[in-house]
Amino acid sequence: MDQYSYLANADVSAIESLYQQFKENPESVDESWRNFFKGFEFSETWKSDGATNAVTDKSNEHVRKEIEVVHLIRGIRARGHMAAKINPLWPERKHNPSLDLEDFKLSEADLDTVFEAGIEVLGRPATLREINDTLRKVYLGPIGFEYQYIRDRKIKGWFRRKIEAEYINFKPSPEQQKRILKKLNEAAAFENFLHTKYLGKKRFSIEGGESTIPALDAAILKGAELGVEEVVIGMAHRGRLNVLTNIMQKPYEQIFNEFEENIEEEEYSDGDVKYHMGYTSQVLTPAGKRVSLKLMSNPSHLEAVDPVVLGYARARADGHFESHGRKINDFDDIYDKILPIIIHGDASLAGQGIAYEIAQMSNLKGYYVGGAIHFIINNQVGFTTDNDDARSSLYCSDVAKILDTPIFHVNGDDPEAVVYAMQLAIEFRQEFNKDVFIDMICYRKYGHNEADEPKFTQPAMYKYINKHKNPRDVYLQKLKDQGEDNIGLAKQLKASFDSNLQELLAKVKQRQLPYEVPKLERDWQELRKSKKEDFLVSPETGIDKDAIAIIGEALSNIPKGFKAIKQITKVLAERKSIFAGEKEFNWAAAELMAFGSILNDGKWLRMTGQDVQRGTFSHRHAVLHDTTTNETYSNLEHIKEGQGKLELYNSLLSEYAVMGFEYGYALANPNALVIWEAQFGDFANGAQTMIDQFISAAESKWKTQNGLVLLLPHGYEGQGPEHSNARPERFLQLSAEYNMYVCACTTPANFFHMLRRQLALPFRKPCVHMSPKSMLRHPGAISKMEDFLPGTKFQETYGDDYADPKKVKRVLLCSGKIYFDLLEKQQADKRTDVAILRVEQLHPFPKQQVTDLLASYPQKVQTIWVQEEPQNMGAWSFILREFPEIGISDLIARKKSASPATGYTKYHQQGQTNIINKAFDLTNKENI
Ligand SMILES: Cc1ncc(C[n+]2csc(CCOP(=O)(O)OP(=O)(O)O)c2C)c(N)n1
Repeated sequence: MDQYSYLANADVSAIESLYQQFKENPESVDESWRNFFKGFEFSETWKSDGATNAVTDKSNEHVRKEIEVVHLIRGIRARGHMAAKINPLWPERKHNPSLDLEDFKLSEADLDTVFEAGIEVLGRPATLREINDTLRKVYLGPIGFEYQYIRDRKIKGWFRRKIEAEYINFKPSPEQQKRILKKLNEAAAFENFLHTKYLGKKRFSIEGGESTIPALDAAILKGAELGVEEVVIGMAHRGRLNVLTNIMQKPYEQIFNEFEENIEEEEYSDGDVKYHMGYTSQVLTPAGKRVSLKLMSNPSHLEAVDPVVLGYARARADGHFESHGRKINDFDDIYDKILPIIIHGDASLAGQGIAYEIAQMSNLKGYYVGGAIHFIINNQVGFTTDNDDARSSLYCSDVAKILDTPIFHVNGDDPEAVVYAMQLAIEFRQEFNKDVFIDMICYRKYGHNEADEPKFTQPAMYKYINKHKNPRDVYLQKLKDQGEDNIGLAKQLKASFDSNLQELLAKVKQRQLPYEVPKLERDWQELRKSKKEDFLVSPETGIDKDAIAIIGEALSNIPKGFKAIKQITKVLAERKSIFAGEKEFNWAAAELMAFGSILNDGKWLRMTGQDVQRGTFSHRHAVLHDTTTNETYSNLEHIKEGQGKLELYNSLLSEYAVMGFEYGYALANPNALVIWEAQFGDFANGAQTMIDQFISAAESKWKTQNGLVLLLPHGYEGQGPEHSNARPERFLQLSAEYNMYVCACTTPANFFHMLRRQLALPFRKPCVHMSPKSMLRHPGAISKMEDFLPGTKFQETYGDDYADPKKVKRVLLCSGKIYFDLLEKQQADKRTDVAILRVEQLHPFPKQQVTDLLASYPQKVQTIWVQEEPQNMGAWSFILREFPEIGISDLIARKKSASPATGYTKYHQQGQTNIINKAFDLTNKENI
């Protein structure tokens, strides 16, 4: 009865206009409307005859009721979830969904009347009783289905058929029931054991939400049945230890060791609390399918792991991908192999903006993963905060609605319903490759952690919880009520768990499958941990002339018939002369050559960020647009057959999620150069969690390496407080134990080598680069062809060939763009008594190289650090703190400031001139 759906929506004027249309041409309206209007006209004719008025009134009334039954159907479908029995604690919901017969001007007296509208639900005319009962069974049971807002009729229809025709008859087989019970039992027994053995220790127990375990088990089983080969899971603290053991198969004794803290201290490895640790394993399903499982390590920062899971999943899917297809949905079979599951808390999903960012990513071609399963352990409280204070939306999952995707609210005390919801979610994801959300409403048996007293803040709730049976016992009771004989089995399982844990531990160990290393993980095995010595000099990363010629050819040409705008024709001509050796390399040419060379080596390049295809400052032009068709052409994709895969996407306007996604991508694939570029470096602070919790600390916490590159445009050019400073001081404060590179290249060739070094090293390190803006076009920021050739490598420092060592009285040490301002003054005033040294890599600080350079000057020379950032920013405090022994006596910089830069060009210019003048004024000691 789809045809009636618009009747319920339509307003009177719409029906009126449809009627006019019918009068003009009956065939032009839908059949149902045609019949409706025919009936209406028929009754109108009868009206004129007084004798038949009674009949007419009757049929009019029936038509009215037909319409109301349609309204009822739509009402239950749309608002049934508001009355569904989804809350194990408060069966009475507080919403008024207005779904009583009276709300539709129907009554009990109509229950046995047959309505045409029954076709819509049961495929035939049916009594109101049948219609009503059927719908209430589907929509007001233990699952509240939300999907009526979905605008794609195909998806909506599919989903409706599934639940109205299939869910209504859902009955798990005895085998399934046993499996559910077994999983619940494992979940409950594990927590019980920890509770007794490690009383009061934080474990963020899953109790109250045990159905998570059969749900995840069902996801793996159903997923494997539908083609999933790998499952990537991200989750926070709640229930994590349980997932690690009972889903990931992490041996119990490893967990116990972590409780006992039987862990050896290691250099450069501080470790993390046990409920943040990741794990990798493989399981065999009863149907004989091997599935790889990965639980991401994650920090305490809730939801931060979400985009990391997605980026990882994307890289794993790309790993199966051999050609250069770019359209989404063309290769869904590949995405079907990798299933990302993100487990949320109710308060964090509702409150953390990153949830919205990842939702917006989900169908963009740069971030598409074929849909993620979102599973919410909704224990109806966040730490001590009630729902009423935690969100304005009705449900914590409302963000999902922007995706036109279904949401299942399911009662956590009904594991069969939870398992059904998960199975249907998987089916939906494999069918439509869209995200889908399961909101499992449960409770938290203890406080936020086991040492917390929840009655301080939720006394009433905990009165219920303390009396409430756990989901396993609820399920047992249900099975018993159904006459099933599973109680014995449950008792037996629990007894064996309690009495002989040691035996069980051994069994679990045996159960672990020997690990078959998947494709991209093999690439990681070729790498090793870094050593101190690795940072003394950089590896050679030059390329030969033939490679430059091949790549240069691709970068300088466009296909016949492709019409580029005039400026691009010029850009291409310039590239041609650079790559032919007629002109020196500018920044763009060096960058493209680095990218091209990586692709030419068969490795992958993935770069995203806002407007990266053209480049914020219009230097890159890595993707060209045809002036008439707007078709795109990327030169980098046309270097040679069998080259590496290129992914170059303009990102959505997000920093946090996008940087996280790229971090996840780089985590999965060590042979891809993965780059995130900020529009202006300052905007990276929107992703500070990714920088603090993942990029700088992950290797120390989780022993995971990552080669992600951040390009952060930085430099004082009078563009105001938010377009000047990428905050190098913050990265330098985070720098220790060789955790990441922090660089500020001043030559195109050095930038080329810095990028290539990322994949040339036998290990992976994040690299943060203070990138140029005006320097992109600075006439001095150029490099010769020979600086790219074999034997060349990244230069941690540059010395000064102009100053005369014998005459030098002052050495200026600097980093980044200010070098060119200093150079200009030095050259203009012919100051051979002042040397300028450049530190191109700030961390790991090239102490030896700097010391060697300083050694060529007289001992008494003044050594001054010069920076354009205010004194309380930039590299100064890092240099002063970390390397006092290199003898830098003083600083020339802008005055200490609250804001990074002035908003006035005039004052900016004054400040800059001041710094430069002071740097060369050997008499001036003030404010140095
Ligand atoms: C970004 C962030 N803010 C605050 C916290 C502190 N914190 C830890 S758990 C928690 C409550 C989370 O509630 P919910 O998401 O419902 O998960 P639950 O603990 O109830 O499972 C808070 C506020 C955090 N870990 N991360």
